[in-house]
Amino acid sequence: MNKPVNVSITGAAGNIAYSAIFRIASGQMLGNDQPINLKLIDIEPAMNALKGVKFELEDCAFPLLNSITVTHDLGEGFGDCDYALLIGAKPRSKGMERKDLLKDNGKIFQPQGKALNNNAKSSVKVLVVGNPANTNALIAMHNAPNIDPHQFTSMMRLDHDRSKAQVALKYKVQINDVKKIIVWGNHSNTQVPDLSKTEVKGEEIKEVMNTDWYVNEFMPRIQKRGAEIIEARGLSSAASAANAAVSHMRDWAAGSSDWLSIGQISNNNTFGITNNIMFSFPSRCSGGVFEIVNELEMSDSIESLIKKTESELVQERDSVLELLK
Ligand code: NAX
Repeated sequence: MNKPVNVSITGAAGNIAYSAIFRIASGQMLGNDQPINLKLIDIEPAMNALKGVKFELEDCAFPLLNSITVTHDLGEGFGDCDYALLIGAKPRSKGMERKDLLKDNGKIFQPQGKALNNNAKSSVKVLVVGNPANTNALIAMHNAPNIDPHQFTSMMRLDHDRSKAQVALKYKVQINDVKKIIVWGNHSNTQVPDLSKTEVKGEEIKEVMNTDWYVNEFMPRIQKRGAEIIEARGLSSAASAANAAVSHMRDWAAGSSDWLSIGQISNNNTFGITNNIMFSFPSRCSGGVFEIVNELEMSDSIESLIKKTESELVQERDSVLELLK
């Protein structure tokens, strides 16, 4: 057995966390030989609900779960943190503008960045799920100058897995037959799911990019899948988002033979995307480190779509400049 690692989760009394926490505690994120200290963070009014989550965790008698901390104190919650899943965020209320949501949530991610900087291990791996995830991750990263910017990521894995599943359905193949999915840009409806490099059973399917299915079915379905789920379920996606968060961290820690879509700092990319935004690039992951798949050529049609998602992220960043200190 390894020494226990510290996994901190914000928004721990919320819906996504409720699906993620039990899977993490059972070993599905870090493996069956990795004991875990869970540090569950939420705001003060949620402490009672969080105590209930702690009781349920105890009742599962997970062999890998070494300790459980329930707290609203960020210093305690991020103490010696190895893995941080920043899920908690304020939902968009009726009539609220996107820029107001950005400002309100930015005010959550600024203190969390500072607390990670001051309390977490310098090797901490951070995943931001709370929306607007890319720009929240940028804010947290800027407020943690002692942590390598590449250790901050934003979650695009749900969009990536949604794309993979739709391709598997279309081609009537198994999920593992589909490789090299890319989702570029922002976790919003400007994101660019790109199948120009995708392989099904080892064969490229780039010709699908010119079809009605890609333009009028696949692309809008992926971009608006969140809304489709709310419409059907009356609630936003939680279990699939939790699954994506667990998969993102698992593959970051243990590596993956397939490409992944990871929201990451754009500095020094070879695609001409502006610096200093959290942008999703195709990535390879091994040995606890990811790197952009830089050697790709973009088609003109994809490039113009990527410009739109890039420009949205620049606008988001510029609306929260005062939080990027
Ligand atoms: P819930 O509203 O169920 O839970 C949010 C939790 O965060 C609540 O318990 C709340 O008390 C807590 N919280 C609020 N402020 C906090 C703070 N300052 N510190 C710690 N905790 C705080 O939302 P849920 O369905 O769990 O969704 C969480 C976030 O994930 C939302 O922002 C949502 O938009 C976002 N999503 C992101 C996705 C992605 O792919 N990046 C997909 C799924 C999801 O939409």
